[in-house]
Amino acid sequence: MKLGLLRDKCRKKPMEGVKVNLARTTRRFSAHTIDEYEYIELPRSFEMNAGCARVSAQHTKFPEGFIFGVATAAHQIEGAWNVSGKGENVWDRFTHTQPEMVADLTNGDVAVDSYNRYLEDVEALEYLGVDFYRLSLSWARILPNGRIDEINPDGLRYYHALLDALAEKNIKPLVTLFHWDLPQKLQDLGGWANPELVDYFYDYSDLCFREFGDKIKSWITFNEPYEICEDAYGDILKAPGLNSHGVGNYLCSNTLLKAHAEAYHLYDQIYRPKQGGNIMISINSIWYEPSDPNNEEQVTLAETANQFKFGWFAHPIFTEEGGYPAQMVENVARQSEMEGLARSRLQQFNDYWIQRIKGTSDYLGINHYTTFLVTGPGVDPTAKSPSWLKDIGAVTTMEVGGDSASTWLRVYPSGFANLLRWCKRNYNDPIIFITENGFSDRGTLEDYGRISYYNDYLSEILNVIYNDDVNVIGYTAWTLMDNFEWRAGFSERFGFYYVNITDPNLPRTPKLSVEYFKQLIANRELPQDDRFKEPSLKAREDLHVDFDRVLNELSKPNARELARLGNHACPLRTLKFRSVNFGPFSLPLPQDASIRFNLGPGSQLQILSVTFERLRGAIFRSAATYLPLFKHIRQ
Ligand code: PNW
Repeated sequence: MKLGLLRDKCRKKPMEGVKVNLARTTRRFSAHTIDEYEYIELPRSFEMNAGCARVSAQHTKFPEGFIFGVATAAHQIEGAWNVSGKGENVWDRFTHTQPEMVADLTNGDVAVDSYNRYLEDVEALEYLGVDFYRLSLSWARILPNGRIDEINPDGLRYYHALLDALAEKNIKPLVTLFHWDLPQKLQDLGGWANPELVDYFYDYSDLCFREFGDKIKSWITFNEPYEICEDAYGDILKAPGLNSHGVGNYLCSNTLLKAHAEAYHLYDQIYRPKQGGNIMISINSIWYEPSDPNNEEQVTLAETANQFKFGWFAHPIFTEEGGYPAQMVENVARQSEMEGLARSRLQQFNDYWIQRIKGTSDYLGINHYTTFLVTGPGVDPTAKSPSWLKDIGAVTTMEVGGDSASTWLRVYPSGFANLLRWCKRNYNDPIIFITENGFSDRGTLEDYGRISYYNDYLSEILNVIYNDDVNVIGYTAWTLMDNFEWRAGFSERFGFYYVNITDPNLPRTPKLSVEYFKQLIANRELPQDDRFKEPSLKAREDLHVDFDRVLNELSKPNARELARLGNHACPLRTLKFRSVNFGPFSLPLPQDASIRFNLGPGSQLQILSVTFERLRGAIFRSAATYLPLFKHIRQ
């Protein structure tokens, strides 16, 4: 039985006798057609629910006017932490007083020394051919103690020099005012938990708009408010690591959203009329999906999780209604009551602030990397009490998609498309600007994993632009060069350029992805050249899987047993085979490969990923990438 599963014409009309769960299949596959692999043979009554394949994208060409850039952040690249008048910031304090908090004991003292090597970095940007460069200003470099009463002229000089160098190459700056490096003096006053910070941020923004506004036409107020409030105030994952879970995080969001709104209005009323630029906020998303899309409870909980994560900051700014999402307000109030508190730990804004915050972003800036799955109701085993995570009331898992070097980053491109469609629906079809997206490995020049990630995620952007009319106008890759990846130090590398940090000259060496991204920008089209494909993959295209046999085996007791064990280890009912043979499956895969299946209800089978042990540590691939291996699927 043959089924042209991924052909448009067949997608809507499966061949008779073959039961395909189209809702699920098209959801997963919507991004791609498999032109080269026309037919996938499936046994009768087999429901397939696999990852999507990187073969040939459905769309490859970006629309007219779509722009590309790369991003960095001051503290991650500049170094020069205490020279030329820069004040101490929270990351300086955090890494100096608790060096063990960083995986490889590195810090931002020198980082990749971009303070001194910025001209070299501008050349790298020029080589890539980017339309714009997203950078952030170091508040403490400009205002050493955070306050406007002491301005550091050298700080202003540095940013002017950088902006001039960019202008000379015709690279437009997209500038973030706050990318996590709060002046320590302001942290001493309570940081974002202190409502007075609204005024300090106003003064700082005012100075930046006035000083740099002729050179900067695109601004971002805050980078990733969730990470600021939850990771740094609610947890210990980012500096200052207050670990005030369920309390400090919500105090932070109140201040931060007001500070954002005030900076927006200032720009809008005073500076925009003369300078004519735009201003937005960049919100990070972990996109939550139900582990089983047919499970109503999981679907509802995933929606709640998305409101808690993305909606926490997007709802007050981008909806008609304004304020925090109703579900969030309700959940935290209920939990607070159960904790015996007189008021909710999350205070809803009053009418004045609801109105003041609404509509304060020209574009919806999205940072996106990954997707998690929701498996059911309850308290996540990792949740503290009280906490944001406990307030959600859902159990989640990262057992989805392919690996990266970061535990939190799973490669799952279709989640990106779902997030973008969700944003279109929830926020009244906003203009969307992707302000970050990227992939980590341990540092390799032949970074096929990164190329594959960009290819697959960008392909999803094209799909939602053309198929769903989602208004995405720009894309920013994270990041120009390997840099100080916060608590991961240099152990996780996101850069296009490799930086050897053991060499005092900190040389930047282009990885293969530089050529990929350069070609993409030059042609405004996803490169499909062979040279960007992992060589060992090309050689293995004759692999096949005996699905019939797999299904057969699945019904046998030992397979059930294995599934149960898999269940125990990972709630997704994922079977992990990392050994030489594949248990009852006897798959003719090479000996160094492992394959992960998701056994859904009714024997639905999802190929999550195939991993080659030999490549682990260097290259990580998603299911998406490996599906072409199953070219000749036999009955
Ligand atoms: C972003 N998540 O952080 C930051 O803006 C960058 O400074 C950072 O280097 C980059 O992404 C890579 O980590 C994130 O859990 C932190 O989804 C966490 C998540 C996403 C982005």
